[in-house]
Amino acid sequence: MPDTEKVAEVLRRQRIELPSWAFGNSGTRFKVFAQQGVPRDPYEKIADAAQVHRYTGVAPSVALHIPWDAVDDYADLATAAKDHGIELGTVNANVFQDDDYMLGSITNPDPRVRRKALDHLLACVDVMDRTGSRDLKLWFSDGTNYPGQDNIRERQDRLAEGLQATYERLGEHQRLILEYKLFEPAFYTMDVPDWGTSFAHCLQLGDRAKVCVDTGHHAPGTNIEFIVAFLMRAGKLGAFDFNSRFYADDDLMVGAADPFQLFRILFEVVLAGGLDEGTDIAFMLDQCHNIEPKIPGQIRSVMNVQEASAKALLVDTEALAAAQRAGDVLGANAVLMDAYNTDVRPLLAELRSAQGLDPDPMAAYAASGYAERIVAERVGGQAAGWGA
Ligand code: PSV
Ligand code: MN
Repeated sequence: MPDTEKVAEVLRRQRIELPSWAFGNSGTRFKVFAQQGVPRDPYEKIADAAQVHRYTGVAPSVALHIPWDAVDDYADLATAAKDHGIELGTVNANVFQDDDYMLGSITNPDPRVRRKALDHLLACVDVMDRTGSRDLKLWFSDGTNYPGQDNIRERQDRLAEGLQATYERLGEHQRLILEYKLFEPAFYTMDVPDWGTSFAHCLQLGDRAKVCVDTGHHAPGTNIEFIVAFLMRAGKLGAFDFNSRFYADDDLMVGAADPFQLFRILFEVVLAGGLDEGTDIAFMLDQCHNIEPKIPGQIRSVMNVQEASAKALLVDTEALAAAQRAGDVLGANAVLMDAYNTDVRPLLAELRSAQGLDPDPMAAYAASGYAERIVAERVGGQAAGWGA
């Protein structure tokens, strides 16, 4: 049986990064619903993210998205984060919200647009230098909608060229994390549609280029834990963008739609040492809370990752390996299911209490009065949201 003290130790040092954009307004292409008390600038987003850390104790950093989170003074933003007890984390580049990018960013057939996109990526590294961020996360909306629209192979050449120029600009402790997505906004071809494409580009770039697995970016039925196992074996899994999906890139709270899948993914992470001390995998949330309140939505998501991790850590790997060696199919499956079916909530509640946290983060946040305060205080100004 796994040693519960060891399990607790891993859970105590687990770190989950929050997306700044989860605190702003978001929606679908049909409607962005405005919520009250939403942050009006990156400083207020940081204040909200700090609340999530305050009640969970495991979310001490927030990822930025540039230019959504552009500020004049990044050192000052980093100081503000520190004052709130958190840090600035991954920098996400945004080369998908400008009219110039209609036919692509770094894969655009027009060299002027490619240059503009590359300049933005390089400017994001400048931001990282100031915030002390390790990771530059790149997701490209680039692709085509119609057969014949552009040359698929040449777009790969342009992609490789833009990535190379960005990679060369990185400092020696910085990394390039390349995210893939099956479809949307392009529907015929995406230039980085899957983990294989990302992996191939990262291999070519070098050691500090790694793949980001966004759990919502696959075809229905894709075995994501296989991808995780494969990439970890190759030392190429750089980050997760955790969220849940029923149909497409739904960006729902992680662990909400399919908690069993999240457990299976985290079990592969655990097996490959991805939760060990000094792990270099960035565990991030990438979600949008369109209809639920945002701060508790993030708290719930963090708790879902913790619960799935606890279950994954509880798998009796020795019994599992023995059953696997013996060809005991049902026995092996039972070992996994035993861990999955364990109620880990008491264990996590105990852990929080021992750290001086409230055992129930959702209730503690609700009782804090913070939600009411930001509704009362954040009057006027422009609420943050997609594109703002
Ligand atoms: C694209 O769908 C994506 O997953 C990328 O990570 C973007 O940076 C993020 O969503 C924007 O919400
Ligand atoms: Mn993502």
